[in-house]
Amino acid sequence: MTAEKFTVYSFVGSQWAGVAHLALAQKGFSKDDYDIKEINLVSADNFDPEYLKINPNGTVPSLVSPSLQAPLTESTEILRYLDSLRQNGSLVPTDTETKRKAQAIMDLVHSAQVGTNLILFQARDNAEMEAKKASPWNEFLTNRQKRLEKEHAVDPAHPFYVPKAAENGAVHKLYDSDVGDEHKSFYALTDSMYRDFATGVNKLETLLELPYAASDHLTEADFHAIPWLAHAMWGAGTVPTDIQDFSVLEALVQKSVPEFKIGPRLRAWWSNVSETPAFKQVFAELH
Ligand SMILES: N[C@@H](CCC(=O)N[C@@H](CS)C(=O)NCC(=O)O)C(=O)O
Repeated sequence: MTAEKFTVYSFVGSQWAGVAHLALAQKGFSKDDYDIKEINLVSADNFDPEYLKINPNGTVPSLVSPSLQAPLTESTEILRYLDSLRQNGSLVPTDTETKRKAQAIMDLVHSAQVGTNLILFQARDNAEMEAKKASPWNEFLTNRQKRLEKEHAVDPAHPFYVPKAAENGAVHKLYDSDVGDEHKSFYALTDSMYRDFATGVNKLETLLELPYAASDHLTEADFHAIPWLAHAMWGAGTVPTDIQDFSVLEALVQKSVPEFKIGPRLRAWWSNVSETPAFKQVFAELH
């Protein structure tokens, strides 16, 4: 038992909250050890000024504990904190070489190059754009924009809302206007982002050790790479229970990079991690 109950701020569909959930499962925490507070990203509750006091980035996950002086607001530090609470097989490598390999994988899956927002929000042509406009992502972006504008009106001096509204608004305005010429540069950008994404996935193929991401045992690198790939597959439209089906993600990327394939090392790694109890507990369905 940990002495003091902690709180994890999470959202059911969030990929990076998945890191915290995998760590909670792997390290054997029980529901008595912590509370989960859902921050509904669909209603943009992550932009509530009260939540921004906990996490000034307005993201999940966050972790708050009476034992900590300040909230933890990055999935990397949350996993490491949870790992430190239980001496039952550390997920954080100590030898230099494994540490380096794990860090390289974590840096890659967290990088913009393979960011999954590309898959969720972007489009390469009119057909993809119309499909996105008819999808729940339209409502998601609209809710965010309305909430950002509302909170800005309540507290115009708050530094969070203006840049965030500009960032969200840049994509939202394409959902909010007729599909036409102004979308063309967005399509070209999206196509080049898919080519970068393919390069990033190919790089991951070369970084993976087997049987697990950075070693012969599970490390933090596995628990960051799993939610990233699960979210990419889900976002591409894979049936959530078809855990081993890469074909939908491959087809999406192949539109920009015809030769793209999920490589044999990534497939072998995924097959290995998907057999672990933590994976089965958290990713019975892709999300
Ligand atoms: N670097 C952060 C990223 C967290 C993050 O971007 N979380 C997403 C959900 S997976 C989020 O909260 N997005 C809300 C937003 O950006 O408005 C981490 O690893 O914890």
